[in-house]
Amino acid sequence: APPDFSGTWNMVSNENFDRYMQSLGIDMITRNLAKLIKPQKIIEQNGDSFVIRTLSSLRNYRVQFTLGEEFDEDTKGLDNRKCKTLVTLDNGRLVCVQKGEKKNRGWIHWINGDDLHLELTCEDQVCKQLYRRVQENH
Ligand code: VLZ
Repeated sequence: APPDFSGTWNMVSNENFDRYMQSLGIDMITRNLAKLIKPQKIIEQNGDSFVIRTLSSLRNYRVQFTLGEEFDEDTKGLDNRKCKTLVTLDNGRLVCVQKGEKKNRGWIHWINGDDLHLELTCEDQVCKQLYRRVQENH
């Protein structure tokens, strides 16, 4: 069975984020602020449908998609570009390709226990982020 990505996840580490943001053309002031924050991911998964929210004091970003269905993504508040975006599941990994102005752009999520991994790619830069599951109170 594929993993369930649903839940609340807090960032614990973030490698090469500055160079990833640089490859997206994010200005230095924004990059220096963004480096200081540890965002939270809130993921809602219902079958093939997903909502991923990236929350922080600096910016909030929300993306909604169905696996296998290409959609128009507007990265408003991030680098403000339009992409043709497709997300699929590949061996338990959520694989996103963001076709647009930037070459080789996308991201991959996967779960290992209570760890949520995220690799963000743009051009020749790969940013590796780790998030940890926030325990629900029953
Ligand atoms: O997450 O693609 O979970 O959308 C940050 C650059 C890019 C701009 C973050 C910094 C991309 C501005 C997050 C301040 C935050 C992302 C996907 C996978 C879902």
